[in-house]
Amino acid sequence: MKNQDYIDLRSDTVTLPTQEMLEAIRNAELGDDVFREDPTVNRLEEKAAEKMGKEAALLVSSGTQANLVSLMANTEPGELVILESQSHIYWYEVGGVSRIAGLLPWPVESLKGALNPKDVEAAIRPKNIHFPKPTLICVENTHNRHGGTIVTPSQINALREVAKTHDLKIYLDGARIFNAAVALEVDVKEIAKDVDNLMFCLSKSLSCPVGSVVVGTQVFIEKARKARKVLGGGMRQAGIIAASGIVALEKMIDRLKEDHENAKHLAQALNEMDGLSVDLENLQTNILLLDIGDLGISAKQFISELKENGVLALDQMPNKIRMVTHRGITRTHIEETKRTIENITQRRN
Ligand code: TLP
Repeated sequence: MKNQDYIDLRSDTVTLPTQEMLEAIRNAELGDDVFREDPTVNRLEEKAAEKMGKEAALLVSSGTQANLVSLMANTEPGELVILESQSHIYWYEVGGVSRIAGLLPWPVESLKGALNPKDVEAAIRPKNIHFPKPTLICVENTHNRHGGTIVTPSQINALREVAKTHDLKIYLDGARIFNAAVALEVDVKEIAKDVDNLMFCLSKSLSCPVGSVVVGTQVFIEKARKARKVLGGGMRQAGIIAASGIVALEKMIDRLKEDHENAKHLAQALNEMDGLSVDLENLQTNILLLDIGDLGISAKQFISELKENGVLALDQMPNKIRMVTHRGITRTHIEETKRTIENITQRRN
């Protein structure tokens, strides 16, 4: 079976570019972006800054690079960064936060991804010769490992108070910020307004083949540009990437609602099957965490049976499966997935 024949629920990163994106890539006006002469990159960066209500933006190669560049531009090596204990930066970025940015990550637990200001405050230790200087709070929205949960603008605003009191900056890993905005039915600026700077990904549910964008003040973006160069991320005719990003910002945001509805539909059906459960309250966007705890098989076994039956998913914990809806998943795929999973559970129960 070829990969495109599977119902691929592993991630929204698997989305392929639209025809319109491919056309835009073919027709993009190009230049050398290290000289800042690529008009298409410049156009995407202006558009992204305007959309987020910030001064400037920078196209980078990936979400991981966006986070690393932002950590480097927000801090000095040896400082302390407070982040959520299940955050992508802490879990999935090969330790770049300490290995490359030279920071001490200080994980703080949360209920569903939204840091409690009191817990953040408790993590900020007083000035003392022994302690590294805390300079940054990182927020993730939507929160990947918690299952695409949303951190609301008021929860971010509550952190702003703590940050102000202790002279810390707030950075948002907004890889899926548009999923949060669409689910909350708010302008994305509302989510961005209380953070100093942020990134969002073009290559996830917005369907671009590659790219993420870092957004913030002019001064911050200049630092980020330098950090990107250190990491070898200065690209040349990067307009071929930016061209699809422009289409994404113009055309791909509103449709995310469909992905959320598909995730909900699948979740409700799975939650009714014997041996399975989904925390429906937690299912706020396009990431579904399926608990197979009562089924008597491991998550690894479960996903391999799924694969044999044409469905791809990821195991997140020994008893949890992650399924992500996206533009490549239709309602028909959802119905097929329901049937496949029902057959697996019936064989087990
Ligand atoms: N997440 C990927 C995997 O790395 C787990 C996925 O499939 O969900 N921040 C957040 C919140 C992310 O979810 C991701 C990607 C990144 C950053 C990194 O983006 P990339 O993969 O472009 O480096």
